[in-house]
Amino acid sequence: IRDETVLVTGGAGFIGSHLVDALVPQNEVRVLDSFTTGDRTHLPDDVTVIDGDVRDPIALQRAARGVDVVFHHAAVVSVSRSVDEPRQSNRTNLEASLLLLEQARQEDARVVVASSAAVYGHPEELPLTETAPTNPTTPYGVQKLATDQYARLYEDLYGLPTVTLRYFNVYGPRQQGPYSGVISTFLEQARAGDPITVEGDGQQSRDFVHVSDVVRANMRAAATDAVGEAYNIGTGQRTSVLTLAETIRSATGSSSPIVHREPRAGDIRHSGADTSKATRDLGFTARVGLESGIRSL
Ligand code: UD2
Repeated sequence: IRDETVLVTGGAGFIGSHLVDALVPQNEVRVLDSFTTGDRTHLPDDVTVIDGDVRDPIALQRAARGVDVVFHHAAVVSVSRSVDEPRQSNRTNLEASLLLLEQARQEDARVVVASSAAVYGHPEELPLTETAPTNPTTPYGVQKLATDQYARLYEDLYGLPTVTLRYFNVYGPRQQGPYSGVISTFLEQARAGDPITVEGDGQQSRDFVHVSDVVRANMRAAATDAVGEAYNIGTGQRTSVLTLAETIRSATGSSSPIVHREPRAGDIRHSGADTSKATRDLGFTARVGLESGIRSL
């Protein structure tokens, strides 16, 4: 997209900041971020920063005034925190999302919603299509699912152009902190020469998608005519955690031992996207394979 006024909520976060980088050259970009987990140093100079909470109607109203597109990435991303404090995370992940949809309605702005594979819970069949049963196993998943459904409803009921992207396991530069993904954890361990900690037998698998592909999906979502829909965003390739550990070990030339820990309680065994809907309606297919994605890190 070009020559648009856009708002990225959570724009200082991992995915949000990469999206901001891609939008800045050709658009007027605003970022709403509370900087609780977001990082100011990830933002380029030519963005308007609104330092505020997405739950705050005044901050949101200010940020959204006159925008053409909102990319909604503000969230409490820690799944385990949602288990410990469901109401806390619900306020940010669901209530604020509804507030944002209302605000977008006032502005007649398109909304691209960051959803998650967490909406599916334990898959009955793989790969997962968008019509698979949705049985989230955590409050985080429930909150993402409800937001995803509200986005669809806002298109149905009010004609608001919304597009929902269900991300699988996103990785890439700037993913950090205690709730970051397994790839950044393993990389850090490999670099430090510490043991690489595989939880359980390591045969569980995930669809790891590079953040640059996720950014491209957002760009497509900002332009598509196929609104009111949810799209899986992954690569279509599944990799086991053990294979991942070995790949990272050899890519870094690390001599870290691979050790096994207790499996994570409630861990999903396998997850993988069928992305044919995104290919059909958004023209999206992932470009970065896991090995080259890891090597570039
Ligand atoms: C991902 C998303 C989460 C949600 C969920 C939906 C990330 C960071 N999180 O959670 O937001 O959308 O999918 O299903 O993308 N593991 C190890 N050793 C470690 C760390 C992790 O073996 O040191 C394993 C872990 O047990 C799991 C796998 O790696 O089987 C992936 O873990 P994760 O935390 O990166 O992501 P996941 O799939 O739990």
